[in-house]
Amino acid sequence: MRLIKNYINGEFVDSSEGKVFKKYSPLTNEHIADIQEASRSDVDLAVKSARNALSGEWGLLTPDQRVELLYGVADEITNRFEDFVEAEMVDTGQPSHVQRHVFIPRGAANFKVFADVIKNVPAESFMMPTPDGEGALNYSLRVPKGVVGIISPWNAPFLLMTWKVGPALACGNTVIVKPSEETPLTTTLLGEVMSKVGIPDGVFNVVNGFGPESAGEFLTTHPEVDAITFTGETRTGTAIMKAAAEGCRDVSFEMGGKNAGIVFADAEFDKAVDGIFRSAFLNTGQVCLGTERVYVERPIFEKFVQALKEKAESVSYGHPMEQGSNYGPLISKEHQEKVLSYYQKAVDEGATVVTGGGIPDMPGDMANGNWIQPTIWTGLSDDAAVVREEIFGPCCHIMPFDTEAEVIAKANDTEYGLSTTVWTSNLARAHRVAAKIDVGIAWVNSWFLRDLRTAFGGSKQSGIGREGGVHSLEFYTEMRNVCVKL
Ligand code: NAD
Ligand code: 6OD
Repeated sequence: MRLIKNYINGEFVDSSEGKVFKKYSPLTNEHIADIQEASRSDVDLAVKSARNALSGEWGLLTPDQRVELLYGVADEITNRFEDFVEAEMVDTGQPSHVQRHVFIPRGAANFKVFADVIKNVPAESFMMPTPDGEGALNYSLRVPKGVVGIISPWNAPFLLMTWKVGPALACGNTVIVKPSEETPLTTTLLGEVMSKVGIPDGVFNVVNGFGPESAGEFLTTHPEVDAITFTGETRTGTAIMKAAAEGCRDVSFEMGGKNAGIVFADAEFDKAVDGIFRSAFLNTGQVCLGTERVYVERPIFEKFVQALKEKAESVSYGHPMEQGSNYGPLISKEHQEKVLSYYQKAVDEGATVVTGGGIPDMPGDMANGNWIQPTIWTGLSDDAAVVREEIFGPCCHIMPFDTEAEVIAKANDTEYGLSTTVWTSNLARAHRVAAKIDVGIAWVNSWFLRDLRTAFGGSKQSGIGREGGVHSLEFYTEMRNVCVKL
């Protein structure tokens, strides 16, 4: 049985209270690992180690030396690529090609890109006249925020965790990561990488556990944590923001979404179908940027619904290592029950179930896993629960529309504002619509196409702040002005 420990001050350690919780395989619900749950005093030790590291060897490094170390982290992730792929597959049950081509390479890139960002940060400076005629020089310094608490979710564990650790370390901070209780493996492996490449002790720490009354709460309420960056549900973000209010600590939040996909009749049809198929069903629908509301211009509505149905029915369920399998289970029984409850709600509210709506027949042990069918509905009104609430499963509702103004209003009729994907071959319309949808990220004729130099985040209840490229410096550094009288 795998035993997952906490990583504190450069060492893998057991829970000081001897608490252990179980990890189950999403494929079969078999018990596959035991995880040491960090106690309040373990979290306290991690925070103290991170605080001490700020004024130790780490704090004395020049930016160039930090950059070299972070390149080393990226290279070592690449050296251990297969270990990371395996760990992420075990934790999430998702197909190996997604890990190989998207999630694990992005983990390495998150260190390289932010190392490059800090190599090239300009400082601002202003000459200022003074009454004595000698003047003064103002210039800015960017200093690390300090000890950063990182709380991450289970849906793309390595990508989302390193998306925070990379810029935090590049900017000279120290971190304590609390990965999701569902997916601790790749964060643990990252501890091994940090030790191997010589990141000083205490710079990177991992505490395992749950949210309330566990490691998540112990970390976010700890007064010595200077800032908290969080990815997860909006409801959890609300609780963390209350914790961060004590001591007026800074937060950066990436949260839920109910994203709209918009397909105009002039779109390249096959590309639009493929794009919406990916955005609705990749990672079994467990992508925050995914599309759960699809609006299709009326002349192509029936044809589009039919084409998406055929693609949804062509997925190959199976073990992530199995040749040809391209569709995994949901993360947990609890999440499967939640998604199935929405499948039932859709029926109760009068939806036409175009395809799916239940659990597929799986062979052998996999019959006990968290499998679920990709599901498409039509026929509901704007106020139906499955059209309004984030489900975070492989499902979407498709509705016809007649005018550009109408579809913009429908896309914006939500408390969320994370992303949208718009499909059209009319360039003027593409720019117009992208500018009018109230989201952090608008994709045109694409989806989840990421340039890590760009601002990433959500509007409305989907987030607070932006990360990515130089925007990450806003959160991970403090800007200090130095004024020198000449
Ligand atoms: P979650 O909010 O349940 O959990 C996220 C993390 O928060 C976990 O590590 C959890 O243990 C921790 N946590 C829970 N309660 C806490 C508390 N009171 N104090 C401190 N920590 C606490 O989210 P999830 O179910 O893991 O992930 C799915 C959600 O994440 C979806 O809503 C999805 O949209 C969102 N998400 C958003 C983005 C984005 O970039 N906007 C990316 C991925 C996922
Ligand atoms: O690409 C990213 O940087 C990012 N944060 C993706 C989020 C995916 C959500 O599931």
